[in-house]
Parts: sequence; structure tokens; C-alpha cells
Amino acid sequence: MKCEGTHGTRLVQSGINHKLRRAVGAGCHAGVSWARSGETKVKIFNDLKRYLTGGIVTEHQPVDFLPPGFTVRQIDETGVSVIDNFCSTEEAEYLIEAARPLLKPSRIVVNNESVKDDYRTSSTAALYGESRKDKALIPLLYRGAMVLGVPYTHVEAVFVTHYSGGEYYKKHEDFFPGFQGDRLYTVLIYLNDMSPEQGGSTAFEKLRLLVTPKCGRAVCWTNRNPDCSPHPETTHEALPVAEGSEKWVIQLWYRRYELLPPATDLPDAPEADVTSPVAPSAELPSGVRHLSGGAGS
Ligand SMILES: O=C(O)CCC(=O)C(=O)O
Repeated sequence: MKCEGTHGTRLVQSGINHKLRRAVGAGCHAGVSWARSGETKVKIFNDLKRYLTGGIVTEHQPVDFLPPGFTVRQIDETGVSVIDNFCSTEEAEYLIEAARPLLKPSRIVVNNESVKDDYRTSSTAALYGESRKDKALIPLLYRGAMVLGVPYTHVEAVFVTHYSGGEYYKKHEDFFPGFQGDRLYTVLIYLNDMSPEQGGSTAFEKLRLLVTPKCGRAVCWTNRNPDCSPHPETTHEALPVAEGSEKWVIQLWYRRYELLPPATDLPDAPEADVTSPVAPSAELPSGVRHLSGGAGS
């Protein structure tokens, strides 16, 4: 069954790792410069602002604001990166409450048709698309775009997904086979903390990686090579949530081309002078581990 998208470890590396190495390791990418360690000043240059906003420059850009502790980590050779504090607790809480009244049964794509199926048993709320644009999401779209090096306007409609006890999303990939322009990157953002006992982790079976949800944590990976061939190793699943627990996530999918026009009514953001460690680390973030047995172990 094909749900949302697939293809490989080494290939994955050549994608996001390459970009992140440029962005983080080399310390310079698309007008962003980052120092490598210690008290790191994150400096966003005006040309990046123009690039990300499609030419619209206002006094305060959402891209100016990175939550304290925003930390990019490549997870060894998996090609997956984990960004802690991708969003703040306040942003997460706001987005949960904005989504709650809009939740509908989640759907999957089977044979190019969007259907309700027990392959995915969560609920989903659309917060950003043609008809609804929640401005609170824009800073998150910018942050993903900044890390990945694509304009934020390439993002698909944005959904918040809620899992109650027992709910899950079985193994799938995020690319659509045979469609060459589709999802280059996935940024999956957790909006609440969960302990390993509460289930709900994201398991990458082929990469032997398990990520436990943590409020504000984002997991990023590339679904496609530069030549558009897909990455089958990105197969992932949302493991069932334990009874009495819940899980909230946001998925950002960035495509090869623009989908949404640039926003003209941008939210205010805190000042740009953010001190934040942005560095690769030898240690895995807490709650991220390599799998030894099956995906559910
Ligand atoms: O909730 C998760 O951990 C994964 C969600 C997912 O894979 C998706 O929505 O495509």
C-alpha cells in the first residue's frame, strides 16, 4: 500500500546531510552564518530575508526568531536530522488549541485517491492552505525553509495531527512514486512530550532509528535525491499511542515548486538577536536511539 510517499541510507545522506553540512557544519548557507560552538550567535542576513519572503521585507520577519535552544543534530549516518526547540512550547500550545476544534479523521492516498483507511487512524486539522492561513504557522514554515534551503512557499497545505490512545499510522513513505515534482523534504514536528511508555514514537525501520516525541522537536529528512529518485530507506511509522495518552504533530512537506503565494500579512516576531547552539553533536538527543530489534522494540 502506498500512503504518502519512498527510497536509501546513503542516498538520504547525500540529500539532507549534504544540505545540513553546508548549513551547519560549514557555517554558511544562503546568507545564514552560524558559528559552530559555545555561545553561538545566529545571524540572519537581509538577503536571506528577501529570499525567503519572495522580496517582501518588513520591519520584523518571523525568520528573525529562533526559539532558544534551537539545535540541529544529524543522527549519525541515517540522513535524518533532529532539531530540538524547532518551535517553542507557546507555539505548540497555540497550534494544538487552534487545531482541536477542526479535527477530522486522517486520510491517506491510495491509487491517487484520498481515502479514510485503518492504515492511519489519527485525526487531522488543516491550519494552513488555500482557504485557511493561520499566521502562527509562518515562523515554523520559515524555519524549515531556512534549514532545508528551499523557499517556504514550496510547502504543502499544513496539517496538525492528533493521535488518541490506540491510534497509529503504519509504515509508509512521504513521496508519491512516479511523480517527479513532489515532496523533497519532510519536517515532522512534535507538539507534546511523551515518555517511551506512552508509545507514539516515530520508527524508521530501515534506518534502525526510533524518535520519541518531545514538545518542539522536529525530525527532518529528504525524500528525494537531487535527480528526483526517491529514498526507500525513509519508510517510517507512527507507533500506537498508549491508552490514556495522546500525541500531537505537524507535518511540513516541502516540494520542488511553489505551491502557496508568499504571505503578505506577516506576524510580529521577537527581536533577531538570538543566542542558540546550532551544532552537530556526538551524542544522540534524549529519546532518540538506534534500534536493535524490531521497530516496536
Ligand atoms: O506521527 C508520526 O510520528 C509520523 C507521522 C507521519 O508519518 C505522517 O503524517 O506522514
